[in-house]
Parts: sequence; structure tokens; C-alpha cells
Amino acid sequence: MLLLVFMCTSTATPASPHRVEVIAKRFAFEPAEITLKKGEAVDLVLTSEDVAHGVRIRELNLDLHAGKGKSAEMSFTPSITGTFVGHCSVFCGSGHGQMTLTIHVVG
Ligand SMILES: [Cu+2]
Repeated sequence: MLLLVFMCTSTATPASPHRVEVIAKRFAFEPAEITLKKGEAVDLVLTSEDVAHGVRIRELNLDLHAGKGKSAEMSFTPSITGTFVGHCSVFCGSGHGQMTLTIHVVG
């Protein structure tokens, strides 16, 4: 009789990505500033509490669009450090131009 025992030695299991939740509503993101770590994967969740909103930061390959009352989620890993300002990418009314999300990426 042959008995095989598989040892579960999960030494290098990566931690599940850090989840960062941002609420979007007229005319602000909440929080308006977040800090991420370079090279560390995050799941960014954008939830709209009213109309459709979005955020796009080209330098970080970040592009999220949350429909009216919905959430959108994407995982990304910041590969550069710095401070990046994303503007709401969906026109949402008179205060749209002031609606920004600042992301600090630290090394
Ligand atoms: Cu907007």
C-alpha cells in the first residue's frame, strides 16, 4: 500500500492585495488623498454614491469608471513613485472640475 502525504508548505504565498476603497460623489472623492506603496499590488474600489464618476491617472495605468450608484474595481501595482492627481473622468455637474483624487506613491 502506497501512502502519499502532501505537505502544505505554503511559504511564498503572496498576501492578498491591499483593498483601497474610495467613494465618489458630487463633487469629491472620499478620501481625497490616498497613499500607496510602489511595487505593492492594490485592489482599488471606486463606489459612486450618486451619478456616474470615474478616475483616470495615465501615469499609473489607472482607469476606473463607476456607473450611477455602482462600484468598479481594478487591481494595479504602482511602478513609479510620486504624487499623481486624477480628475473625475465623467462629467458630473458644476463642480466636476474640482473633483480630484490625489495618489501618493511612496517607495
Ligand atoms: Cu465628475
